[in-house]
Amino acid sequence: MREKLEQIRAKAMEAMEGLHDLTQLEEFRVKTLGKKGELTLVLREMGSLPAEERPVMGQLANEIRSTLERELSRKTAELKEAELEKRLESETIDVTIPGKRPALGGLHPLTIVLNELEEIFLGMGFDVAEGPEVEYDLYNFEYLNIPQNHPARDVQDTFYINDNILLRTHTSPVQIRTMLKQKPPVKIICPGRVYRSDAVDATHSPIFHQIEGLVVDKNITMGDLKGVLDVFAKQVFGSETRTRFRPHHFPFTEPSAEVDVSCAICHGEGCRVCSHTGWIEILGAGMVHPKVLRYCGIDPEVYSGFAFGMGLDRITNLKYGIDDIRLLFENDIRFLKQF
Ligand code: 2NM
Repeated sequence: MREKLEQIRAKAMEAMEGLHDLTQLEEFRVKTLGKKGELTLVLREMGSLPAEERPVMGQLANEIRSTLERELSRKTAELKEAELEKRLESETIDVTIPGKRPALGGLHPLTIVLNELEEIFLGMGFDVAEGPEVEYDLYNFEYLNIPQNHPARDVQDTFYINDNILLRTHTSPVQIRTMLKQKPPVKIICPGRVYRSDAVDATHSPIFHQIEGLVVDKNITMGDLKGVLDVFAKQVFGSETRTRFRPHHFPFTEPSAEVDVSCAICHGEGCRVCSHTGWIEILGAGMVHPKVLRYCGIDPEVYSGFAFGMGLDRITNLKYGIDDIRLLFENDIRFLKQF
């Protein structure tokens, strides 16, 4: 029996060395020291020993049990400590690791171009004025000398809210509002969203964007208009750019002109972008009609002014080579990401 007991001790001590986690350790405890463990099984055989050997074997068995239990608890503590160490190490926060960069949004191409155009006009001394998108018919048409029977007032083309109120079809009513409340000198640009009941295609959207400009003071001439638009065109499309005025008609200006810039793609040679003309139409402009000034309480015998208007969407598409205005309104992230 002594031999058996010593064998159990030796085997157990050796086996314990190879145990590396707490579950294994517990399994080992049950197998060796448990109720049906090896040590217990050997002790059951005590009955068959001569009486004088029993106390000796009992003592040896107890000694082995306590040795093994001590070893087991030392080993348990050791493994617990190691597991804690490991956990602490894996959970440690390294504050020196660079942070994850959050995905930032970007500016819409219209906003990029709007900011650029605003900077150009601010640089020439203009203020930026804004106004409501839901307007009075009075400011959108009447004060602009657009008479009741004018095609621009067709219910087919304008979103009317009621007889007197509509979605503005240009930002000119902001200029009317400014002239009504501020006496000259006036020098503003009015950017904003405008609405026309158009069928949607590559060049038309019922919602689009305009920038209009207005200068009113004593002795303002067509020369001032040409100078401002020339500087503007050179800054937007490059210093080689030239402008060209063609006679036109608007109810709110007299005289009126359509303004072309020389094509920045082919420098006048003719290409697809300028329909082989060398010129691209980007603006309407003119001297503010005396009737418009008078409606706004400004004496046209004392003051004169020029005004111009352009489509922000079209200029944005020209600058970036975008061929369909709808892309500006669909908010497809694959499109927007490119700017
Ligand atoms: C254009 C073309 C020409 C214009 C005129 C006025 C106002 F209020 F002063 F009469 N605002 N905007 C104007 C003139 C707009 O857009 C193509």
